[in-house]
Amino acid sequence: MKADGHSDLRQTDPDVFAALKSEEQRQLDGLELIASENYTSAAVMQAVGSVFTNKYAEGYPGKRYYGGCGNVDEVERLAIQRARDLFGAEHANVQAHSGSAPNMAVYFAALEYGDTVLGMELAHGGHLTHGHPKNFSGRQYNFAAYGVDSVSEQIDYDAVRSIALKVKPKLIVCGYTAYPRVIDFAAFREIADETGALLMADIAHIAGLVVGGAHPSPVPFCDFVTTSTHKTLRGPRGGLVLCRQEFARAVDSAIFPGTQGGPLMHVIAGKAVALKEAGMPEFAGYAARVVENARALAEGLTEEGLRLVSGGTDNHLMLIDFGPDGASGRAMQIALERAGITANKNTVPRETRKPTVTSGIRLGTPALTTRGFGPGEMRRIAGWIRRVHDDRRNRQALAAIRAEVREMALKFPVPGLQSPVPSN
Ligand code: DSN
Repeated sequence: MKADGHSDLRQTDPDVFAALKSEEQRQLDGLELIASENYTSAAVMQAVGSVFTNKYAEGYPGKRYYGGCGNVDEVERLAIQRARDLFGAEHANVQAHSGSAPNMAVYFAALEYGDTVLGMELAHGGHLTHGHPKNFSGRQYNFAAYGVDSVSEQIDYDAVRSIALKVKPKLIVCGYTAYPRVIDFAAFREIADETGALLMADIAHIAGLVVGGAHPSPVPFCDFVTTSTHKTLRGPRGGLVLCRQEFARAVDSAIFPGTQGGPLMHVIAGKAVALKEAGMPEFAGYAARVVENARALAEGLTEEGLRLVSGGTDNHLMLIDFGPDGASGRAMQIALERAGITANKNTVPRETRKPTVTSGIRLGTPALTTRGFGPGEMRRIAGWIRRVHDDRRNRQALAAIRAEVREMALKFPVPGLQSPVPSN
């Protein structure tokens, strides 16, 4: 194999190889502003693209159903210990295949089918697994919803308390996919205690900010904390469950054999590496810069005359609301992509359009911060977004912005692409 690490793939499957090269180019010369995306380190990618993918290891370290598990046991033990240390959690399960799997496991561990759960209105920022009617969560459990206040567009904890007292949930879910403000986990704990509910925080979006000290931790307040590992945490695609010791057996059994079979040991190896990286002092600097960049982008967009839900951001993301008569999120997503800026359409509070159209765009800074972008670049990006908005039907104008975007993007390395993993 040659030093680019791709030679076997090029020969075996030129079609997949071509798509891979094209994706590398897209990631290098465009601006990634999807709030839930990031770039893993080359070390994480090396672990994920390794022979650990060949190994079956149903069960847990020291208690497997297959032979030959000594090395994967070592890797999974490292991942578990690092997760516990990093978050200060009593128990960690690192086997969840994705971001939705940890939530399924917690519901499986804590609830019976039909039990009442209180989560955030999906159009206001809840995840699909927080009760979407077509998702397993909405089909198997009785979800009630709280939303954001209609004026502040932030969570009104008194309103959450009133709803909780009324619906008496067995579990309250907090933590969101599109909420730009700090979450008061202590307030949720009080509400849970007052109403006799268990409390789960889904910190998929903010996990990296939590370990980096840029957002308060839910761990002291929650019975369960779930997260994907690939957003601000900057690991491979996958999930993680943290819980109090009293729920450890129930959670482990809900993951395996409850909802999954063999764990993805190559991904668990990648999680172990990412958790080690997130425990290094530099990671706190990264988390702080993500928030600083988000603030700069939000200020820039506001100065450009665009309206942000709740007026700004405290974390890594923001939502532009174009209003019911303004540009649709879908049209803006397409126009931004033509200009080399990747973002996603998103519902906004008081949404009037379908979820496939929407009136909003969600933007986040974790990926560009990993590449080394700073507040100066964020302000320039805000200007481009305004120009894309104004010229969204003008292909020539979008192509001109695309050229400017490419020029800036290529000045910033993408981990793993500028210095490919050497083969040996
Ligand atoms: N769809 C995911 C996101 O982008 O936030 C949910 O985790």
